[in-house]
Amino acid sequence: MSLTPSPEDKFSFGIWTVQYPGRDPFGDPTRAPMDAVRAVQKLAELGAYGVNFHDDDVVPFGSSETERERILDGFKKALADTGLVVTTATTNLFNHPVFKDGGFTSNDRAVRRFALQKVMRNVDLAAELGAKVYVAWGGREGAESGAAKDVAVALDRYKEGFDLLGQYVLDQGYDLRFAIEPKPNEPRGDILLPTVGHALAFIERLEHPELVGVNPEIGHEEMAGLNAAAGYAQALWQGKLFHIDLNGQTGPRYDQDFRFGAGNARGAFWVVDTLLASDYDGPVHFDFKTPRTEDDEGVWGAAAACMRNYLILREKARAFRADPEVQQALEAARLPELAVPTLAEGETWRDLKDAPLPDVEALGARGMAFEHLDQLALEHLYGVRS
Ligand code: GLT
Ligand code: MN
Ligand code: MN
Repeated sequence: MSLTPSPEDKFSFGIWTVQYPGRDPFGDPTRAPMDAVRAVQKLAELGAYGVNFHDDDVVPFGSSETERERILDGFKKALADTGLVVTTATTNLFNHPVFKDGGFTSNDRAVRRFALQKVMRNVDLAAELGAKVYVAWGGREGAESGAAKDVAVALDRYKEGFDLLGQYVLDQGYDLRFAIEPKPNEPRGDILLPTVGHALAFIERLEHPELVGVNPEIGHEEMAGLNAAAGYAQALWQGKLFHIDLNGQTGPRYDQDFRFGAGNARGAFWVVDTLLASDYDGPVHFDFKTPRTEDDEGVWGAAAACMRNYLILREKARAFRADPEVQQALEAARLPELAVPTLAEGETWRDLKDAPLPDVEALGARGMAFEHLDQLALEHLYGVRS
């Protein structure tokens, strides 16, 4: 098995992932600041294909116009020199104190207007650099207490924000779609659109639902106690998996953002299996944070490990699906039968209502043989079958 990343693998990273200096609520940074140019160069050396960035990852918040131009020239040169593609971009609507109550849904109208201005400006840059997806992570769109946020009204404002942005990309003629990234909590006590399901339902209420999909992050779904692979699968079923944030998490607790494959390895296996079975052909994007125990070398080791772990799990998922014993186990577990519609061709509820009842006791006694199927998956994952 080749564990060397290649451009066909479409591995991409948020620039902020490797820039993360190890600051946490209890301690100062343990690593030096890193500019976007170095991030691009090092990621290219590791075999990445693309990058994703927040406006402020590249151009520090508050830079002058001339400073912005100078920095962007350097960034574009690094992209050209390395051949890295900008797959995705996003806006930082969470760091500056102005966003303490969110961007699109801040109770403060002036902040909402500024947030949309900030997004539109970076959407222009994203389009110029060829990004096809614009991620919207509403980390601060939420509250810590009940009366602080009227959720229904805040959703009206959230919708207003996406409607405006949808109109903006249409009017500008940009080939860009938005991907909402759900998260249940952190940094807010509760965040709006906390899960993939909430986001999918919200999208249907927008003026241009076709322009908006989701960017599920494994860790965020697991923070909510959910099965990430199932969330990816439903987003795919609804034609809404526009982007993916792969990383690792160990159950419902703070957002660990481990390198992909660490944390819940079994969950990661099923996410890869779900993606392989799908028509998803966007970037295979990692959103991780190297723990603050690590130095600069540790950061690049963790970034390389995200890609390596994906390739390992891809190999294992393929071997699982190709294993003849697994095929038999799938048959025994009646997976092919699940694909057969419940009604026969031409049948209606009338036919079904009058049809003879089955032998319910016999059906109830019949085992589903799922444990054997799952044991085979585990044995592939544990490395005793290949
Ligand atoms: C932030 C967050 C991520 C989001 C990023 C996009 S930024 O680091 O933890 O999950 O994907 O804004
Ligand atoms: Mn996260
Ligand atoms: Mn993310």
